[in-house]
Amino acid sequence: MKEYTVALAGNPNTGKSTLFNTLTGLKQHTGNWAGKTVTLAAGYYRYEDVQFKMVDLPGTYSLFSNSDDEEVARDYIVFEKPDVTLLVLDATSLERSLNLALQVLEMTDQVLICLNLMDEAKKKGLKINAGQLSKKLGVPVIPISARNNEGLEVLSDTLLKLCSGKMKTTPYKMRYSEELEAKILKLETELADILGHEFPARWLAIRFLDGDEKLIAALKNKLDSKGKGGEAHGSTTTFGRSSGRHSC
Ligand SMILES: Nc1nc2c(ncn2[C@@H]2O[C@H](COP(=O)(O)OP(=O)(O)OP(=O)(O)O)[C@@H](O)[C@H]2O)c(=O)[nH]1
Ligand SMILES: [Mg+2]
Repeated sequence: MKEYTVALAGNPNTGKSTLFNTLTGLKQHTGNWAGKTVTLAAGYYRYEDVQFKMVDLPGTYSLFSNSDDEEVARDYIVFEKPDVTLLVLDATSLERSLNLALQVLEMTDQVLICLNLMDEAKKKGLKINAGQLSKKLGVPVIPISARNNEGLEVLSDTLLKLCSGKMKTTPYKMRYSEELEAKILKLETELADILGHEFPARWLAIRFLDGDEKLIAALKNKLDSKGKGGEAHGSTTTFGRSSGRHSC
């Protein structure tokens, strides 16, 4: 059976583990306080004729090198290259989530955004135009309520289309000042010459220009371990299989 890997990323407390649990039938720790998921957990569920491997990343506000959590989440997205990064945003506080969303869109094209806690958003009288947001960001945006099992069929369907290449994205990329863009382009070209297209050269160039030493070390570590034929990363701790809870 064809298997696709999907990484769940997002701010703390946006319902990533709740979504993970609902889809896989596992029981990752959830609760109403930040920072519960500290290690990577993987679980599986089937949809149509494929199996999704879901990886529950720690919640972070950014993906620089400010903490172990940020490094774990960032390294997974960039170096492990899941088929899709599923960004779980809190529909009740979108402005806070969009910063992270823009960072992820710089790292990979394979992004699906879900707006979770739509039940709460509705209660608060918030109206979000998911179609318009999707147009602006260049990736699909699906409203869901993970706790109430709402929107998950559309979510799975869109995941499948993205993973199988039936749906293409055109992620919004931040543009910087002309001077900075010239430097990014120069470094990006040099990096692409050295590394090929395996890693996101533009994003690496931006991070390098920002002086992200820890990222440079992580990349070196990844390249060294590849040279030795080993896997650089993979602190996956929890595994389980399920045919999925929602009606697919
Ligand atoms: N009302 C509502 N609450 C939800 C929904 N999804 C999750 N929650 C609640 O939001 C809180 C946080 O959920 P978690 O799944 O632990 O969040 P998380 O993103 O994994 O958090 P971290 O691991 O800290 O990053 C819990 O109290 C959940 O029950 C939803 O769709 N609606
Ligand atoms: Mg969690």
